[in-house]
Amino acid sequence: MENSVMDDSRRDLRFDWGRDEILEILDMPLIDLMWKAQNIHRSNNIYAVQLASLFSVKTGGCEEDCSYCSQSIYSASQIKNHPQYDVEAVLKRAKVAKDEGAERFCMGWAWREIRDGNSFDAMIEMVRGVKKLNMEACVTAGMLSQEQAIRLANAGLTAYNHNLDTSPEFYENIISTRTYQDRLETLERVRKAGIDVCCGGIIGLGESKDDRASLLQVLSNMNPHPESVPINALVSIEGTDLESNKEIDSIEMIRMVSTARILMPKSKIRLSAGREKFSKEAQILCIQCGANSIFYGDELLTTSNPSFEEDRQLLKEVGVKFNTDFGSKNSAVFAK
Ligand code: SAM
Ligand code: DTB
Ligand code: SF4
Repeated sequence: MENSVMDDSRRDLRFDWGRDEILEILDMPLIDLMWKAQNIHRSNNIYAVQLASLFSVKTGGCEEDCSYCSQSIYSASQIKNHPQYDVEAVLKRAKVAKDEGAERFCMGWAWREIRDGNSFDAMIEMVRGVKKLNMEACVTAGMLSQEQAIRLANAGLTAYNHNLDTSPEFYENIISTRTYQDRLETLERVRKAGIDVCCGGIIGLGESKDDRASLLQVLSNMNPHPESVPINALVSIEGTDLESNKEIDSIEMIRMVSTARILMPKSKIRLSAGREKFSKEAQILCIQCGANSIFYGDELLTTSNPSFEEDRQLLKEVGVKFNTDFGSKNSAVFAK
């Protein structure tokens, strides 16, 4: 894009971050890293946290072999599979989430890829319904074709979540049934259709610091940056290959969030899975260093999350704004 027509707010963004400089940031003395991230956050965003509720529209029976996931047919996890909920039931849940203060409603399907037909038609209706509630709508349902992305865009989908999970180098230790390239191609289709990209990863899979830097390099070299970047801490679920992985130290999460904020100053950095294991103080530090969205509601997909009540209490204590006024992207109001 030529400078003369470049949106002012994008002028300072960089898309050429190198591996070594990212590693250097990830490894900074914590106190300096947090200061740098906080400064960048303050000069690019207001202190507001977006509340995104998650609902599992179709649970279990997925053909992929993601080794962290309880919903894979390859896992021995004792979860309750559930066929796709109908449109009405999903919209009821969205309304409850809205009444609790959520601004975004994220719908998840345990699919390897979206197939055309009744289920996809229903997904389109769900997106329309969520938008009618004046909420942002997000879908995560595996790979999708260009035509499907365009249909979702026409239905008003705000964002599509498709994570890279880890570095290109470590990826094949975690998933063998689809490639990193497959994921990148889905993300390109989402971008091309004009839908916001929600793309992040997981820490605690057994990856090295280099892998974390490498994942952050792929994300921060996307132009534009993903509009939202979920950072998940592995929830080690019984029956999955990663059930015995060591719990991630919250300091690692703070480092990851801070570095993501420095590299992608304007993206929404979402504190995602694993938040239940972090103390209030650790979560507060993440927010201070740039996390500006959380999954909000008692359940994620197959695991639990802090309650609506606990989270509202936490955010009030921190004094950040939440419950965005939908009139403008940047106008948040203090919760009453
Ligand atoms: N099936 C779709 C897909 O994988 O694209 C959508 C749902 S999938 C559960 C969405 C994301 O949740 C995964 O890509 C992964 O990053 C995250 N996730 C799944 N299980 C997790 C776990 N046990 N701990 C942390 N993150 C997890
Ligand atoms: C994302 O990055 N994390 C969410 C959402 N996108 C779909 C999913 C977390 C799942 C945690 C494990 C579970 O509940 O099964
Ligand atoms: Fe399937 Fe998604 Fe779970 Fe992978 S993460 S097994 S694609 S539901």
